[in-house]
This record gives sequence, structure tokens and C-alpha cells, in this order.
Amino acid sequence: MNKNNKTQYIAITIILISILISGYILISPKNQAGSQVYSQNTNQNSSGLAQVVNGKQVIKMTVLGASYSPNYFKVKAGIPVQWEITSSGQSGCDSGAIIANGLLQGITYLNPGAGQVNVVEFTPQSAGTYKFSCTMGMVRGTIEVIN
Ligand SMILES: [Cu+2]
Repeated sequence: MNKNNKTQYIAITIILISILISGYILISPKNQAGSQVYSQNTNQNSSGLAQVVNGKQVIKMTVLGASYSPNYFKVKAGIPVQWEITSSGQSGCDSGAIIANGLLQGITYLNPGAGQVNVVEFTPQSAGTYKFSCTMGMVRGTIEVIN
């Protein structure tokens, strides 16, 4: 291997390692586990269920650049849910739209402006664990529906 080839080889290796490290930081399981721990619904009773206000189960969530906070909710089937989705203003693929198959029809578009509260309503029909996410499925959360 001559000197030029060697330099090129080292440069490519460094670039590949940098890509791997930044990829790991972005999607490391540690980050996701961490957000799971402190992403509790603050608007819940002692059993973890969303509080009912005026006949609606109110869940409140903030959309951050690459996560939802909180990202786990527990609600009861058959009672309307008022999902208040506040935009943080941080740009991310989760800021413009959300999908929640089985709960919401198709794509729900969000106003991504900082502090904007997007109110989404649905009535969960049957018990189950429902996932919600950005349209690409990268940023994720869970709504657990119980009977
Ligand atoms: Cu995405």
C-alpha cells in the first residue's frame, strides 16, 4: 500500500467510525429507555389512567425534536379521549404529523409552531396496546387501552 492509498484508507475509516458513533448517539437504546423512565403521564391517577375532565380522558403530550414526552398513556375503552399535543418548536420529523393506527384515521397533521396545542379527539373502541409515531415510524409512543 503506497502512502496516498494509506492516507485515503485512514480518512475513510475515520469517516465511517464518525457516522457509526453519531448514528448510535441518535438512536441508542439507552436514550429510548431513559425517556421511557421519565416520560410518565403527569395527568394520571394513581392507577396510571388518564384523568377524566368533563367526560373526556385528557392526555397531554409534548412533541420534542426526536421524542414524545411523555410517550406512554393508559386510557379506558369506550370513553372519549382528548389528546392535547403541544409543539415544542423543535424541528424533527415528528413535529409535523402523527399516526396512531387503530385510534386515529390516517395521518393527523400538527401545527409545529412553538407552544401550539393541537387537540385531537378519539374514542378507543377496544382494549389493546396501540402504537403512535411520526409518519416514518421512527419516533414512537404507546397508548394502552384497557377495559
Ligand atoms: Cu420520523
